[in-house]
Amino acid sequence: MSLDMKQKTETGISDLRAEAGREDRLSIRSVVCRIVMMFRNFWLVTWVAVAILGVRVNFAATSLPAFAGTLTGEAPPSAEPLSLWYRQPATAWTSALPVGNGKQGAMMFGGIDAEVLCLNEDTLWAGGPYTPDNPDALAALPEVRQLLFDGKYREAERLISQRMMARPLSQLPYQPIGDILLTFPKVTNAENYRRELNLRTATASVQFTSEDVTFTRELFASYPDNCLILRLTASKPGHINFKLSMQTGENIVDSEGTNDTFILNGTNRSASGIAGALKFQTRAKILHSGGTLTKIARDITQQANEADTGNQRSRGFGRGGNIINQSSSEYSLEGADSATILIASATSYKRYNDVTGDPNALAAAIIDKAAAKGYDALRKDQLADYQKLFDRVSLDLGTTEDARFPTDQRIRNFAKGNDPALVTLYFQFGRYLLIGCSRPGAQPANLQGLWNSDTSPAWGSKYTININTEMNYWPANNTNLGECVEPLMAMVEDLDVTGAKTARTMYNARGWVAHHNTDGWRATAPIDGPQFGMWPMGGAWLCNTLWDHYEYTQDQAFLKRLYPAMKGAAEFFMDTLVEEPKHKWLVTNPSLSPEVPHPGGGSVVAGPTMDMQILRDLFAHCIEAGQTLGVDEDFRKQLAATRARLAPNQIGAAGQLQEWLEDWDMQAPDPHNRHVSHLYGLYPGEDISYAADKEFVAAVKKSLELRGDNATGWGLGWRLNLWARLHDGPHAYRILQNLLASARPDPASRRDRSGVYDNLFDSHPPFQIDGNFGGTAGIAELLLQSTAPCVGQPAHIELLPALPPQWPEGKVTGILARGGFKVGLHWRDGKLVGADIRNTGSLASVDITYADKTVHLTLDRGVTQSLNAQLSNVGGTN
Ligand code: FUC
Repeated sequence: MSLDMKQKTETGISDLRAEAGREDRLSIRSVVCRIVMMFRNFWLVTWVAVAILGVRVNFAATSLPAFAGTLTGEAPPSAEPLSLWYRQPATAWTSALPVGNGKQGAMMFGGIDAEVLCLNEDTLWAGGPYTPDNPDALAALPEVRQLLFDGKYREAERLISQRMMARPLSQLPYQPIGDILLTFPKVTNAENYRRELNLRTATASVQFTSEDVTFTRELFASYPDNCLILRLTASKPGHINFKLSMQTGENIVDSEGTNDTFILNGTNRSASGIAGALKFQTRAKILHSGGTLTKIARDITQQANEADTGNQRSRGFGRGGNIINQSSSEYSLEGADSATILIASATSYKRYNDVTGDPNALAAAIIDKAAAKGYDALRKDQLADYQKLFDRVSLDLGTTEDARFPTDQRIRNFAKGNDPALVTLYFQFGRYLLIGCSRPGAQPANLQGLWNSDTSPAWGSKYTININTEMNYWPANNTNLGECVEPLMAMVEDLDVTGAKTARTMYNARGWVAHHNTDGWRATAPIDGPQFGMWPMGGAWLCNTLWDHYEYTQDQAFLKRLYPAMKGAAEFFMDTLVEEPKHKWLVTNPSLSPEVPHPGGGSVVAGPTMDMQILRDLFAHCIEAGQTLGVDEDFRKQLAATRARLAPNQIGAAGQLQEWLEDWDMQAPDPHNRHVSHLYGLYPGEDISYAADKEFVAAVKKSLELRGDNATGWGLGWRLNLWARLHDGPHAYRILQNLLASARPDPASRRDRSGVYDNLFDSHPPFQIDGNFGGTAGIAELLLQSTAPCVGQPAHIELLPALPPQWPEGKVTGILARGGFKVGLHWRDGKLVGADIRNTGSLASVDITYADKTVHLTLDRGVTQSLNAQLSNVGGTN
């Protein structure tokens, strides 16, 4: 869309943004509303809207008008190879650059005469504490089960819809805090413009020269000091001039501030009939050397914002469909030499059931402490904290000429060129994002990690736990970011409580259950519609994801913390598994193979393959944990007996791994569905072993081929890991090419594609962060695979199991293997040159495989053993 900068008034960025949104959406909004009225089903509406109109849902939310002046010169490539960089400002949110400290996040556009920082604080969700469990469900359960065993799928789905779904039917969306807006004096020409995200320093920056003055703007997020720090400098004194204000889609209570500190107090929105219960505050303290800072009261009519963002009553997608409130104060800095703006947001959210926090006190404490500390100390601590995590892993897949180009161009060239360094950048960007959105004390990474600018984001930017949240944590262990798992553990501890209520109320069962989604309020009942929500496995899968962390670290304290949640998850199934009539297997009922319709009608069934695989893993983990911790002997026996009666994996007539109890796969209405749930057993699960279960592995391969290579972003992320587990480097590389394809709209359909946006964010479409994390995990999985030790068996590490031919030479250090090992690898001409294996855990014993050879190593804790290409010892160090 073309927007004329001449329209722009000094504070008019928001008008233009709203305008931009309206232009794209007016025609679709009425259609969307009609569908809403017809189906009253948010999930379906979202899916249809995203599938058909994907590009507009996200794109329209936040944009910055293109620079109206001229861009001249050609900035040199960034000196740091681990940088995303561009020669023009971002105009769309999906080109802007993210920074985050786990809790506070910002997207920086890097404009020339205006800057927009879209802010997030991870506890700002719509609504407030609520309990969605449906007490009618229990009475309906026996009939639903019988209908499913009788093959009356439509009737079962109808009854579930009437009696078993959550109230409200949707969970509540994650909210953006709002935007800090900076406007600068008008510039007609910018020379040598470069915008960059340096992954080594976790800093987003902009630099350009105008009328012989070089301007630099740098933004980073500090975890130790819990704030965002924006620094503005110029090559000549007295040239820092800006006006600062804010806008938000939430409700503004006041925005008066003090002499040098912008303060906005607000409240969150209601959604799905749940009243907003949160207060929040954003503070921006402007420190400057030289110049004059003035506070200006603005004559702004604030618009009441009682629009219910939630689902059935959604007024359109994206902020453009909603009201944007402007702050009533603006700060003007004139003639300064430099400025540092300290930004922090806080909310009254203390826990999913406690909203009594004091955002004013919290934000004030953060900003006062940061101001007293000063820029240099803030920077030093941020770098030390970040680099401690980020620098643990290095990857070198080689560099070619393509690496000289700006990132947006490299993305577009990737499929036809040879740019292994873009894969390295993408891999490290995934690690950067995880550090940026999941740190101890913060909320876990949601569908957009931490970064969301929409008040009605796609799928509520929630925690979808039938794949997406789990995928977010796949790279946490193998790429050596174990600390980032902590928020997921904390969330599961909450779900253990809220899910216990759901288990009691809806199933009269012990333990706890979470269905396919949760939100900031830790809701656990089935939502959206039976065909998506009636899946009781979300909590169990999360437990298996956390178990993986234990397998990598062998951390006994973590195991003790995790065990009660695992046990509770298993207890739920001990009480709810039922015997299916044909084989007398024990199965889940009702359930589904996530979101995939079957030929019997709808998707709800009894005993889909994935459920059985998740449960075999969960029960095995509980048995092993109970043994290790020396507890619950009787329960372990019961688990073992039940586990033996679960429906087994089955191979269908086409040689595929059956997705359901029946051999339906070849008649299924959506054979190329993005979900590959029944393949969970091979990855990320442990139910099917590549080494030991050759027949099932072949069946997985067949199923994967039948599903095809095209999918949404996360669907590609999953396929990448599966092809890696299948030891097929060339096929995995083809998937990686799809994952790294440009998401820019297809010219014919004008829809975004799956792949990556210009800022390397994964495109479902729209933006969803899971694909980034699946991709990062998958790249590591191509180079190293491992299995944990289990009774009588040592841990096992396989070196270069699926090396793509496109990376003949390379080196990786610091990646982790299950059992507590850190690994470095070096290869040339596609063959191993050497490996370093370090024992970082308590285990001493490991089998190492490369190609056809396996050796056994015994290593003391803290010892590194170096191996050559023949896996012979060539030295060790303490
Ligand atoms: C699941 C997927 C969709 C989307 C949504 C957030 O339900 O089926 O593709 O990723 O989660």
